[in-house]
Amino acid sequence: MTKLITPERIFLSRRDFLKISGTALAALLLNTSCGDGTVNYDLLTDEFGDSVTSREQIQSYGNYYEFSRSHTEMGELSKGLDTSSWQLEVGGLVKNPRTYSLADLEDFRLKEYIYRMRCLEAWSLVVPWWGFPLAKLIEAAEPSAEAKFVRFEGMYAPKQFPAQDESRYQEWLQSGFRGQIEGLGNMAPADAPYKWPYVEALRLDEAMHPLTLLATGAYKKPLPSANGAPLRLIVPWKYGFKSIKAVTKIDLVAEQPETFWNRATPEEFGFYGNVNPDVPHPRWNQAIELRLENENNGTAIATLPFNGYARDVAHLYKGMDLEKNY
Ligand SMILES: Nc1nc2c(c(=O)[nH]1)N[C@H]1C(S)=C(S)[C@@H](COP(=O)(O)O)O[C@H]1N2
Ligand SMILES: [Mo]
Repeated sequence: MTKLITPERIFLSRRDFLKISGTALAALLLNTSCGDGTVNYDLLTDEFGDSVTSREQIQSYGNYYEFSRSHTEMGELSKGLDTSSWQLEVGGLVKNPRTYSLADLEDFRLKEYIYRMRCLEAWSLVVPWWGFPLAKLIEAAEPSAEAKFVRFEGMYAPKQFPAQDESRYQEWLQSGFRGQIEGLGNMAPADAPYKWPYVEALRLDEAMHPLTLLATGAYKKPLPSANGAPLRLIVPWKYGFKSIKAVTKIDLVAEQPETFWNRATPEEFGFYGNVNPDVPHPRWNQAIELRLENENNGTAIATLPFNGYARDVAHLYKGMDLEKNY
Protein backbone atom coordinates (compact mmCIF):
# COMPACT_ATOMS: atom_id res chain seq x y z
CA MET A 1 0.00 0.00 0.00
CA THR A 2 1.28 3.40 -0.94
CA LYS A 3 0.42 6.56 0.89
CA LEU A 4 -0.48 9.70 -0.98
CA ILE A 5 1.03 12.80 0.51
CA THR A 6 -1.52 15.26 -0.80
CA PRO A 7 -4.46 13.17 -2.00
CA GLU A 8 -6.83 16.13 -2.24
CA ARG A 9 -4.64 17.79 -4.84
CA ILE A 10 -5.33 14.98 -7.26
CA PHE A 11 -9.07 15.33 -7.40
CA LEU A 12 -10.57 17.07 -4.40
CA SER A 13 -10.91 20.67 -3.49
CA ARG A 14 -10.02 21.38 0.14
CA ARG A 15 -13.65 22.07 0.91
CA ASP A 16 -14.85 18.77 -0.59
CA PHE A 17 -12.17 17.06 1.47
CA LEU A 18 -13.41 18.48 4.76
CA LYS A 19 -17.02 17.72 3.94
CA ILE A 20 -16.40 14.07 3.23
CA SER A 21 -14.49 13.67 6.50
CA GLY A 22 -17.55 14.88 8.39
CA THR A 23 -19.80 12.55 6.43
CA ALA A 24 -17.55 9.56 7.10
CA LEU A 25 -17.73 10.23 10.81
CA ALA A 26 -21.52 10.53 10.73
CA ALA A 27 -21.75 7.25 8.80
CA LEU A 28 -19.59 5.52 11.37
CA LEU A 29 -21.79 6.64 14.26
CA LEU A 30 -24.92 5.57 12.39
CA ASN A 31 -23.61 2.11 11.55
CA THR A 32 -22.49 1.20 15.06
CA SER A 33 -25.98 1.91 16.40
CA CYS A 34 -27.87 -0.05 13.73
CA GLY A 35 -29.87 -2.83 15.34
CA ASP A 36 -32.79 -3.52 13.00
CA GLY A 37 -31.76 -7.11 12.24
CA THR A 38 -30.76 -6.42 8.63
CA VAL A 39 -27.38 -7.28 7.08
CA ASN A 40 -24.49 -5.50 8.71
CA TYR A 41 -22.75 -4.16 5.63
CA ASP A 42 -19.79 -3.10 7.79
CA LEU A 43 -18.75 -6.74 7.93
CA LEU A 44 -19.42 -7.59 4.30
CA THR A 45 -16.69 -7.71 1.66
CA ASP A 46 -16.53 -8.20 -2.08
CA GLU A 47 -15.03 -11.33 -3.69
CA PHE A 48 -11.53 -9.91 -3.20
CA GLY A 49 -11.99 -9.29 0.53
CA ASP A 50 -12.43 -5.52 0.27
CA SER A 51 -14.91 -3.85 2.64
CA VAL A 52 -18.20 -2.52 1.38
CA THR A 53 -18.45 1.29 1.31
CA SER A 54 -21.23 2.71 3.50
CA ARG A 55 -24.63 3.62 2.06
CA GLU A 56 -24.32 7.13 3.45
CA GLN A 57 -20.95 7.65 1.79
CA ILE A 58 -21.92 6.54 -1.72
CA GLN A 59 -24.77 9.06 -1.69
CA SER A 60 -22.78 12.03 -0.49
CA TYR A 61 -19.83 11.87 -2.88
CA GLY A 62 -20.09 11.03 -6.58
CA ASN A 63 -20.65 12.31 -10.08
CA TYR A 64 -24.06 13.31 -11.43
CA TYR A 65 -23.50 16.05 -13.98
CA GLU A 66 -27.22 16.59 -14.63
CA PHE A 67 -27.31 18.06 -11.11
CA SER A 68 -23.89 19.59 -10.60
CA ARG A 69 -20.23 19.31 -11.39
CA SER A 70 -19.51 19.25 -7.66
CA HIS A 71 -19.03 15.79 -6.14
CA THR A 72 -20.74 16.77 -2.91
CA GLU A 73 -23.40 19.19 -4.17
CA MET A 74 -24.98 16.49 -6.38
CA GLY A 75 -25.77 14.47 -3.22
CA GLU A 76 -27.90 17.28 -1.79
CA LEU A 77 -29.50 18.38 -5.07
CA SER A 78 -30.54 14.86 -6.10
CA LYS A 79 -32.55 14.19 -2.93
CA GLY A 80 -35.85 15.47 -4.32
CA LEU A 81 -35.65 13.73 -7.71
CA ASP A 82 -39.13 12.78 -8.89
CA THR A 83 -39.08 9.54 -10.88
CA SER A 84 -42.83 8.82 -10.70
CA SER A 85 -43.28 9.10 -14.49
CA TRP A 86 -40.22 6.95 -15.19
CA GLN A 87 -40.39 4.02 -17.55
CA LEU A 88 -37.85 2.03 -19.51
CA GLU A 89 -38.16 1.70 -23.28
CA VAL A 90 -36.32 -1.19 -24.89
CA GLY A 91 -36.13 -1.14 -28.67
CA GLY A 92 -34.04 -0.69 -31.80
CA LEU A 93 -32.92 -3.79 -33.71
CA VAL A 94 -35.00 -6.29 -31.70
CA LYS A 95 -37.92 -8.62 -32.33
CA ASN A 96 -39.69 -7.72 -29.08
CA PRO A 97 -39.59 -4.02 -28.24
CA ARG A 98 -41.18 -3.34 -24.87
CA THR A 99 -41.82 -0.67 -22.26
CA TYR A 100 -41.14 -1.68 -18.67
CA SER A 101 -42.33 -0.20 -15.40
CA LEU A 102 -40.14 -0.61 -12.34
CA ALA A 103 -42.51 -3.34 -11.10
CA ASP A 104 -42.17 -5.22 -14.43
CA LEU A 105 -38.44 -5.54 -13.82
CA GLU A 106 -39.09 -7.65 -10.72
CA ASP A 107 -39.66 -10.58 -13.10
CA PHE A 108 -35.93 -10.72 -13.77
CA ARG A 109 -35.21 -12.33 -10.36
CA LEU A 110 -33.24 -9.61 -8.65
CA LYS A 111 -30.26 -10.45 -6.46
CA GLU A 112 -27.39 -8.84 -4.63
CA TYR A 113 -24.08 -8.37 -6.48
CA ILE A 114 -21.14 -6.80 -4.64
CA TYR A 115 -18.94 -5.00 -7.14
CA ARG A 116 -16.25 -2.36 -7.03
CA MET A 117 -16.51 0.81 -9.05
CA ARG A 118 -13.63 3.11 -9.89
CA CYS A 119 -14.00 6.61 -11.26
CA LEU A 120 -11.45 7.93 -13.73
CA GLU A 121 -10.75 10.56 -11.07
CA ALA A 122 -9.07 7.86 -8.93
CA TRP A 123 -11.72 7.46 -6.22
CA SER A 124 -13.50 4.17 -5.80
CA LEU A 125 -16.18 2.35 -3.87
CA VAL A 126 -17.49 -1.16 -3.23
CA VAL A 127 -21.27 -1.46 -3.42
CA PRO A 128 -23.80 -4.25 -2.80
CA TRP A 129 -26.02 -3.53 -5.81
CA TRP A 130 -29.47 -5.07 -6.15
CA GLY A 131 -30.31 -5.98 -9.72
CA PHE A 132 -30.01 -8.46 -12.55
CA PRO A 133 -27.70 -9.16 -15.50
CA LEU A 134 -28.51 -6.92 -18.47
CA ALA A 135 -28.19 -10.06 -20.64
CA LYS A 136 -31.60 -11.24 -19.40
CA LEU A 137 -33.34 -8.11 -20.66
CA ILE A 138 -31.50 -8.27 -24.00
CA GLU A 139 -32.41 -11.93 -24.43
CA ALA A 140 -36.06 -11.09 -23.79
CA ALA A 141 -35.87 -8.41 -26.50
CA GLU A 142 -34.36 -10.87 -29.03
CA PRO A 143 -31.79 -8.76 -30.91
CA SER A 144 -31.70 -9.17 -34.68
CA ALA A 145 -28.49 -10.29 -36.44
CA GLU A 146 -27.48 -6.70 -37.36
CA ALA A 147 -27.42 -5.56 -33.71
CA LYS A 148 -23.78 -5.00 -32.66
CA PHE A 149 -23.96 -2.35 -29.91
CA VAL A 150 -26.27 -1.39 -27.05
CA ARG A 151 -27.05 2.30 -26.53
CA PHE A 152 -28.28 3.66 -23.18
CA GLU A 153 -30.00 6.98 -22.68
CA GLY A 154 -30.32 8.78 -19.35
CA MET A 155 -33.33 10.73 -18.11
CA TYR A 156 -34.12 14.02 -19.80
CA ALA A 157 -35.84 16.32 -17.28
CA PRO A 158 -34.74 19.97 -17.63
CA LYS A 159 -37.17 21.04 -14.88
CA GLN A 160 -35.36 18.75 -12.44
CA PHE A 161 -31.78 18.70 -13.71
CA PRO A 162 -30.15 22.17 -13.53
CA ALA A 163 -27.52 21.29 -16.17
CA GLN A 164 -30.24 20.42 -18.69
CA ASP A 165 -31.79 23.87 -18.29
CA GLU A 166 -30.62 25.59 -21.47
CA SER A 167 -30.46 29.16 -20.14
CA ARG A 168 -28.41 28.26 -17.07
CA TYR A 169 -26.22 26.10 -19.23
CA GLN A 170 -25.51 28.91 -21.71
CA GLU A 171 -24.51 31.16 -18.83
CA TRP A 172 -22.14 28.50 -17.58
CA LEU A 173 -20.65 27.95 -21.05
CA GLN A 174 -20.00 31.67 -21.41
CA SER A 175 -18.12 31.69 -18.13
CA GLY A 176 -15.69 29.21 -19.69
CA PHE A 177 -16.96 26.46 -17.33
CA ARG A 178 -14.98 28.01 -14.49
CA GLY A 179 -15.65 29.38 -11.07
CA GLN A 180 -19.46 29.44 -11.18
CA ILE A 181 -20.16 26.21 -9.40
CA GLU A 182 -18.53 25.17 -6.18
CA GLY A 183 -15.54 22.87 -6.46
CA LEU A 184 -14.93 23.29 -10.17
CA GLY A 185 -11.98 25.64 -10.25
CA ASN A 186 -9.50 22.86 -10.96
CA MET A 187 -11.42 21.22 -13.78
CA ALA A 188 -10.63 21.78 -17.43
CA PRO A 189 -13.52 22.74 -19.71
CA ALA A 190 -14.84 20.12 -22.10
CA ASP A 191 -13.92 20.47 -25.78
CA ALA A 192 -17.54 20.39 -26.93
CA PRO A 193 -20.65 21.59 -25.03
CA TYR A 194 -22.50 18.85 -23.21
CA LYS A 195 -25.30 17.32 -25.18
CA TRP A 196 -28.19 15.93 -23.12
CA PRO A 197 -29.41 13.40 -22.26
CA TYR A 198 -26.40 11.47 -20.96
CA VAL A 199 -25.69 8.61 -23.37
CA GLU A 200 -23.51 5.57 -22.95
CA ALA A 201 -22.97 2.43 -24.99
CA LEU A 202 -21.38 -1.02 -24.93
CA ARG A 203 -20.44 -3.54 -27.55
CA LEU A 204 -23.10 -6.29 -27.61
CA ASP A 205 -20.70 -8.90 -26.16
CA GLU A 206 -19.82 -6.53 -23.28
CA ALA A 207 -23.50 -5.91 -22.65
CA MET A 208 -24.18 -9.67 -22.59
CA HIS A 209 -21.37 -10.39 -20.12
CA PRO A 210 -22.69 -11.72 -16.78
CA LEU A 211 -20.85 -8.97 -14.83
CA THR A 212 -22.89 -6.26 -16.57
CA LEU A 213 -25.91 -5.37 -14.45
CA LEU A 214 -29.00 -3.25 -14.36
CA ALA A 215 -29.46 -2.15 -10.75
CA THR A 216 -32.65 -0.95 -9.08
CA GLY A 217 -31.23 -0.94 -5.56
CA ALA A 218 -28.26 -1.04 -3.24
CA TYR A 219 -27.87 -2.32 0.34
CA LYS A 220 -31.20 -4.16 -0.19
CA LYS A 221 -32.98 -0.78 -0.42
CA PRO A 222 -34.19 1.22 -3.42
CA LEU A 223 -31.35 2.92 -5.26
CA PRO A 224 -30.59 6.37 -3.79
CA SER A 225 -31.34 9.20 -6.26
CA ALA A 226 -27.68 10.22 -6.10
CA ASN A 227 -26.65 6.82 -7.39
CA GLY A 228 -29.02 6.65 -10.34
CA ALA A 229 -32.56 5.79 -9.22
CA PRO A 230 -34.71 4.22 -10.39
CA LEU A 231 -32.43 2.18 -12.68
CA ARG A 232 -28.75 2.36 -13.58
CA LEU A 233 -26.19 0.39 -15.50
CA ILE A 234 -23.24 -1.21 -13.68
CA VAL A 235 -20.16 -2.27 -15.67
CA PRO A 236 -17.65 -3.08 -12.90
CA TRP A 237 -14.51 -3.52 -15.06
CA LYS A 238 -14.91 -0.09 -16.69
CA TYR A 239 -14.40 3.42 -15.33
CA GLY A 240 -17.47 4.80 -13.57
CA PHE A 241 -18.54 7.07 -16.45
CA LYS A 242 -19.73 4.01 -18.41
CA SER A 243 -22.19 3.09 -15.62
CA ILE A 244 -24.97 5.48 -16.66
CA LYS A 245 -27.50 6.59 -14.04
CA ALA A 246 -31.28 6.95 -14.43
CA VAL A 247 -31.50 4.92 -17.65
CA THR A 248 -34.76 5.48 -19.57
CA LYS A 249 -34.02 3.91 -22.94
CA ILE A 250 -32.02 0.92 -24.17
CA ASP A 251 -31.60 0.41 -27.92
CA LEU A 252 -29.87 -2.30 -29.88
CA VAL A 253 -28.03 -0.65 -32.79
CA ALA A 254 -25.71 -1.58 -35.66
CA GLU A 255 -23.04 1.15 -35.35
CA GLN A 256 -20.94 2.33 -32.40
CA PRO A 257 -23.01 5.17 -30.89
CA GLU A 258 -21.76 8.62 -29.97
CA THR A 259 -21.52 8.82 -26.18
CA PHE A 260 -21.80 11.79 -23.80
CA TRP A 261 -18.19 11.97 -22.59
CA ASN A 262 -16.49 10.66 -25.69
CA ARG A 263 -18.17 13.41 -27.68
CA ALA A 264 -17.38 16.17 -25.15
CA THR A 265 -13.73 15.27 -24.41
CA PRO A 266 -12.57 12.42 -26.66
CA GLU A 267 -8.90 12.50 -25.60
CA GLU A 268 -9.95 11.96 -21.96
CA PHE A 269 -12.83 9.52 -22.40
CA GLY A 270 -12.48 6.68 -24.86
CA PHE A 271 -15.36 4.53 -25.99
CA TYR A 272 -14.09 1.51 -24.03
CA GLY A 273 -13.22 3.06 -20.66
CA ASN A 274 -11.74 -0.19 -19.36
CA VAL A 275 -9.95 0.32 -16.04
CA ASN A 276 -6.28 0.16 -16.96
CA PRO A 277 -3.42 1.21 -14.63
CA ASP A 278 -0.97 1.03 -17.57
CA VAL A 279 -2.67 3.68 -19.68
CA PRO A 280 -2.23 7.12 -18.10
CA HIS A 281 -4.93 9.76 -18.21
CA PRO A 282 -4.01 13.38 -18.97
CA ARG A 283 -5.26 14.52 -15.54
CA TRP A 284 -5.46 11.61 -13.12
CA ASN A 285 -3.05 8.91 -12.03
CA GLN A 286 -4.59 5.59 -13.09
CA ALA A 287 -2.15 3.36 -11.19
CA ILE A 288 -3.62 4.03 -7.74
CA GLU A 289 -6.98 4.88 -6.22
CA LEU A 290 -8.56 5.96 -2.95
CA ARG A 291 -11.63 4.27 -1.57
CA LEU A 292 -14.19 6.86 -0.43
CA GLU A 293 -13.73 5.69 3.17
CA ASN A 294 -9.98 6.40 2.96
CA GLU A 295 -10.21 9.92 1.68
CA ASN A 296 -9.64 11.31 5.14
CA ASN A 297 -6.47 9.29 5.78
CA GLY A 298 -5.10 9.33 2.24
CA THR A 299 -4.40 5.59 2.05
CA ALA A 300 -4.25 4.65 -1.62
CA ILE A 301 -4.42 1.16 -3.09
CA ALA A 302 -3.14 -0.14 -6.42
CA THR A 303 -5.61 -0.04 -9.31
CA LEU A 304 -5.92 -3.44 -10.98
CA PRO A 305 -6.29 -4.19 -14.71
CA PHE A 306 -9.99 -4.33 -15.57
CA ASN A 307 -10.63 -3.21 -11.98
CA GLY A 308 -9.77 -6.69 -10.68
CA TYR A 309 -12.05 -8.53 -13.12
CA ALA A 310 -9.38 -9.38 -15.74
CA ARG A 311 -9.95 -13.12 -15.33
CA ASP A 312 -13.58 -12.64 -16.33
CA VAL A 313 -13.32 -10.08 -19.12
CA ALA A 314 -9.77 -9.86 -20.58
CA HIS A 315 -10.75 -12.31 -23.34
CA LEU A 316 -13.25 -9.78 -24.72
CA TYR A 317 -10.32 -7.60 -25.82
CA LYS A 318 -7.92 -10.21 -27.20
CA GLY A 319 -5.72 -8.79 -29.95
CA MET A 320 -6.89 -5.21 -29.32
CA ASP A 321 -4.44 -2.39 -28.66
CA LEU A 322 -5.73 -1.19 -25.28
CA GLU A 323 -3.63 1.96 -25.40
CA LYS A 324 -5.40 3.04 -28.59
CA ASN A 325 -8.79 1.71 -27.53
CA TYR A 326 -8.81 3.40 -24.10
N1 LIG B 1 -26.64 10.01 -15.90
C1 LIG B 1 -25.39 10.05 -15.39
N2 LIG B 1 -24.76 8.90 -15.13
C2 LIG B 1 -23.50 8.91 -14.63
C3 LIG B 1 -22.82 10.13 -14.41
C4 LIG B 1 -23.51 11.33 -14.68
O1 LIG B 1 -22.98 12.45 -14.51
N3 LIG B 1 -24.79 11.26 -15.16
N4 LIG B 1 -21.53 10.12 -13.93
C5 LIG B 1 -20.75 8.89 -14.15
C6 LIG B 1 -19.48 8.88 -13.43
S1 LIG B 1 -18.25 9.85 -14.07
C7 LIG B 1 -19.26 8.07 -12.36
S2 LIG B 1 -17.73 7.97 -11.64
C8 LIG B 1 -20.35 7.27 -11.76
C9 LIG B 1 -20.46 7.60 -10.28
O2 LIG B 1 -21.42 6.80 -9.68
P1 LIG B 1 -21.76 7.01 -8.13
O3 LIG B 1 -22.00 8.48 -7.93
O4 LIG B 1 -22.94 6.16 -7.86
O5 LIG B 1 -20.54 6.56 -7.36
O6 LIG B 1 -21.61 7.52 -12.38
C10 LIG B 1 -21.57 7.65 -13.79
N5 LIG B 1 -22.91 7.72 -14.34
MO1 LIG C 1 -16.29 9.16 -13.07
